[in-house]
Amino acid sequence: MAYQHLLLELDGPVAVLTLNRPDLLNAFNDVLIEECTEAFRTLGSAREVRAVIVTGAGRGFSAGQDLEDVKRRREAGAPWSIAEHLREKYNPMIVAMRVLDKPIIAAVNGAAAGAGMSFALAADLRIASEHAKFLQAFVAIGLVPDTGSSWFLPRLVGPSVAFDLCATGRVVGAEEALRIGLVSRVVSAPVLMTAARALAMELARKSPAALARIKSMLNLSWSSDLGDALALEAQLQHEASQTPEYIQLVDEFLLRSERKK
Ligand code: T3D
Repeated sequence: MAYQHLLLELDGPVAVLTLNRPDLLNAFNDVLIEECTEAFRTLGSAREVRAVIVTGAGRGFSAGQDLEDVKRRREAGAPWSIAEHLREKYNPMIVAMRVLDKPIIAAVNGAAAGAGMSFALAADLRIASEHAKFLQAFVAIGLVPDTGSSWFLPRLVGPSVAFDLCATGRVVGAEEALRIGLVSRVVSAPVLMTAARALAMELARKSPAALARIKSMLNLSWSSDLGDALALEAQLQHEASQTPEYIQLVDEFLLRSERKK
């Protein structure tokens, strides 16, 4: 499918989505948000796709909401509600990412600011280049975190660091991002996409049903108590153990062990 501001590349079992407004550091306008939502939904039913990478064209990952667009709307005098904009545009995109039953890797190549940072946080894991920088840019323009940041951030880095980042809006570089758990790997810029693709291929070789269940159980773990989590583990483990893959993979493991003797 051809998009206006989003590039979609299919590379075997890996789909690469590239936010493509490089002159504006891939700031989100409505078209880009809608295209992302549509792409995540479409990839959900693409059986051949087993892992998704999101990244940014040029030197930025995403600078969040396109502020020029906001200004244009204000100057046009059209009725405008940020709440409605979030409910109708950004929120469905974040939900589409979380319900997609395939892993999403954010390959963060540069600045991830405001809703651009939220977008990276909504991925299942983040791999950053040394040029990545993260900022909760909202407070600098008198706004509060949105697009999921208030939910993802404390869960990833703890409430105290989350408050620090939201309240100061300070820039977090790649090394700090690794240290505080915002990203799980940092690589040099020239190899970012190679590393992201290798990771995506590694995930694509795993059981898709197992990965879908892992994503679903981790989604739910954030809002469940221990009792609920234990019950869900038992249920999903039962379902996983009923698949032919489980029997085959156990048999293969035992065969390999036997050969080593
Ligand atoms: O409407 C709603 O629904 C509300 C939703 C809000 C969600 C949000 O995301 S609010 C937060 C919006 N984002 C920001 O406030 C970030 C603003 N940008 C920055 O702070 C910096 O640009 C960065 C830290 C991201 C990167 O800094 P740097 O020095 O690497 O680049 P730069 O020179 O500032 O930006 C390069 C160009 O991109 C520049 O344009 P130019 O001079 O080359 O023509 C700059 O104006 C443009 N740009 C950067 N961010 C945005 C943007 N243009 C429009 N919107 C942006 N968000």
